Order: sequence, then structure tokens, then C-alpha cells
Amino acid sequence: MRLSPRTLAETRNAARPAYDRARVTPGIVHLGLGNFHRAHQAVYVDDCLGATPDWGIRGVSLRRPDMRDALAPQSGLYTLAIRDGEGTRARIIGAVLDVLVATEAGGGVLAALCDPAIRIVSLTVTEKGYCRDGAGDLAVEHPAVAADLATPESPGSVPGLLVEALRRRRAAGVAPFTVLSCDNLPDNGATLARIVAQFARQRDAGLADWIAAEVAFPGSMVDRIVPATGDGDLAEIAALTGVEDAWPVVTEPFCQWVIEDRFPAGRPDLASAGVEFVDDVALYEKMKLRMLNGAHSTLAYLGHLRHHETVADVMQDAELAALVAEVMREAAGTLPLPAADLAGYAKRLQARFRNPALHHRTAQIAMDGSQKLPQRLLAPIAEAQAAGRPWAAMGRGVAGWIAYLLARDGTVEDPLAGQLRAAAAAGPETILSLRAVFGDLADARWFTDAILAEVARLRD
Ligand code: CS2
Repeated sequence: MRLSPRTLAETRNAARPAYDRARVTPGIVHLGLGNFHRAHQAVYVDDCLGATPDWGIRGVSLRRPDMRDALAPQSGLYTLAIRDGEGTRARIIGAVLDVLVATEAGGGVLAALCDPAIRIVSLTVTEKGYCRDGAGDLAVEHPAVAADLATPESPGSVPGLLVEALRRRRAAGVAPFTVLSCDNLPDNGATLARIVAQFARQRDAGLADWIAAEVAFPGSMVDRIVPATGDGDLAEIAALTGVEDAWPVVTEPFCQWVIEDRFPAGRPDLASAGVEFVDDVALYEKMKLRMLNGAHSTLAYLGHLRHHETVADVMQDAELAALVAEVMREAAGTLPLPAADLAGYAKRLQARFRNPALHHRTAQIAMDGSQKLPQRLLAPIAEAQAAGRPWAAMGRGVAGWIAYLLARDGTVEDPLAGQLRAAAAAGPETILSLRAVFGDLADARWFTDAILAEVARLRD
């Protein structure tokens, strides 16, 4: 029996939407409908739909149709399984109304984005979706950006889609939506605003000025560990709930969302669902990116080299668990926050990493290293060095990435895969000279000498 509105009443051991789903209408388009969105933002929105049913979500898959194909027969319903050492709690989420596929002709994504009922466009498109160059500006030679600048009315890239949708809304006299980045980037709102502005300026200066004046891009910090769904999860969740879900999502109990409160077109009452609204999210973002994600990347590369399959496995390796704690300590040293608070935060992060019920693969975190290292490890290393503070553990994370690239001959999942393959063939010095990843650190001997020594040690 497949999960659907018809079978919903027959699900067992799972909380069901507490609102009348027939009354829900779309208010949000979400770009990048992956597991993370489904276990995070969609859950907060689900909590709001009883009071305000006009904030349902239309999901967009930017590349593949597989999520749409899984969720369409279920009318968007899916199971969220929250797991820790104590067991599994299941909940059926109804906030996603349908899924559109951006690559399909007539896929309806632009029409959805232009619907006046849509007041928020949120994004989880991963670091590479922002099409940034090494300096954080729009990469105009990026193939997807170049293609969209050539044919801007049928866009496929994130900046291309947002700018064309905003242009059409402006032309039709429809107020713009708020653009809410939910990716793990520093200053994610400001970064997206800059990239959209730069893309718009390439098309039409008047449009760029209008976007700068009228469109809000609040920043946000998002946090929940959400592994890829495994085959075993499908069977286990079906056994628990009594209905089959083609793509359930498994996650941890912890969940956090901090957002800058700039929503001129309105927003659901997310505070009632536990969202923290602040004036400036930058420090929260930095803390999470450096302490959680920096430690995550470090344990992913070094753990993978030691053949540990999951994060929980790495945390059983005393040497690596100690390194993870040290990365967090060093990262904390770069943050202007009370040391005791950061020590408590680090303790809670390590407990989350030890969650034995999450099968969070080191290989999943290892992906897209060229996009992740700068904000997770390289920026805090540069700041630590300038302040005369230690950074050796974070340096081991960087060396781990290089050793990982060398061990795989540069054959990795990464938008810079071609460059990484060529650099790996030439050796670690060449990898360290990639300015697109290392920026000015590529020229800093204090940095490159230490990392090269660590890479040699790791390879031994
Ligand atoms: C992870 C993140 O895959 C990765 O790069 O570090 O997805 C991490 O699990 C989340 O940011 C936690 O909020």
C-alpha cells in the first residue's frame, strides 16, 4: 500500500498533518527539493499550515526528475523519520504540494515563480548552485550562466531563473517575492543578492536597480543532519508505518533555523514553529560553518582514508574523535563569542556526530570539497594565523582533502573535477596552487609548507 492522501488515514506509528490539506494553497516555491529541505524548512512550514494554509510549498528539482517521480504518486506526501539511539519517530509531512522539474520543457517553473500567490522563493541548491567565482562574484564564464545570458528567457541556472522570474513579475506589475537562501554559505543572503544583481546587470541595468531596491534577500543559518536515504530505510519505514513511501527522509532530533527578519511580502509565523528571528545572522552562520561543517569535512576526508563508512564510525576512532574536538576548539578560537558557550556547543555537536542511528556516510560529506573548504576551513585558518592562534587541526582537514584527492587520482564528485584531476596528477603542490579554492593562501608559504608536510605525513 503506497502512501497517498487516500491511504493517509491508515498509516500507523506516524504523526499525520494536523491540518486540512485540501485547504492548503501555495505561497512558497523552493528551488532544490532534496532531503535537506524536506527534513528542515518543509517541517517548519508544515507546523504553520494549520494557522495559515496559504503557505504551501511547490518544490523544484533543478536537474533530475527522480524526486518528482517518487512524490507525484503520493501527492507530495512523505515520511520524516527522526532517529537516535532510543528509536525512530515518524511523521508524515504534507507541506510539499507538488514538484516541478526545471529541465523539462513546459515544466512550469517560471510560471510558478511568477504566480502572485508566491511570496517567498527559498533555496537549497548547495554551494555550487550559486555559480560563484573564487572571489564570490558571479562566474560569468560558468557554462550554465553563459548559456542563460545567451538565452535569458529560458534559464536553467539559479541566478538565471531568479532574474527572469523577477523581470517578468516587474513587467506584469506583480510585487517581487522574498528570496531566502538556506545553503551553507557565509553571508548566504548577501551572496545571493550580489550574484542575482550581477546577473541582472548583464541583462538590464534598470532591472538590476529595481531588484536592488525592491527585493529582500534575508540571510539564514540552517542546521540539521540529513543523510541520503538508504534502501534499508525504505523497508524499515514501511514496516513501521504500514505504508510504502518511495522516498522517505531520515534525520536526527536536532533542528535549528535562524533567519534575518526581512520579508516585505509576508511570511508564515515560523517563530511559532521554533525559528529564531534575528537582525544579523552572520555570527550564527560562521559558528555553524566552522565548528560543525569544518569538523564534518575534516572527519569525512580523514575518516574516508581510514575506511570508516559513517560519521558515527569515525567518532568511534579515538584519534579522529580527538581531532574533531580539536578542530572545533580551534574554530571556536576564531569566533567573538563566550568560550563557555562555544565549548557547550562543541559538546552537543560531538554528541550529534555520535548518533548511532544515522547512517551518515563520509563519502556524502566528502563531495564538492572545492566549494566547501573555503568557508569551513580556509577562512578560519587565515584568521587564526593572523591572530597568532593555533590552526594545526584545521590544517589536517585541508591536508586530508588533498590526500583524499591524491588517493583517488582526483576522480571525485566536484564541480571542479576536471581541474582537480589534472592537479592531482601533477602533485600536492599543484593542488595547493588552485586559486579558485585557496585564494591568497595559495601564495602563503606558512600555509603551503605546513599543509605539504602534513600531506606527506598522511600519505606515509
Ligand atoms: C555536511 C552538511 O554534507 C555536508 O557537507 O557537512 O550537510 C551538514 O550535515 C549540515 O550542514 C548539518 O546542518
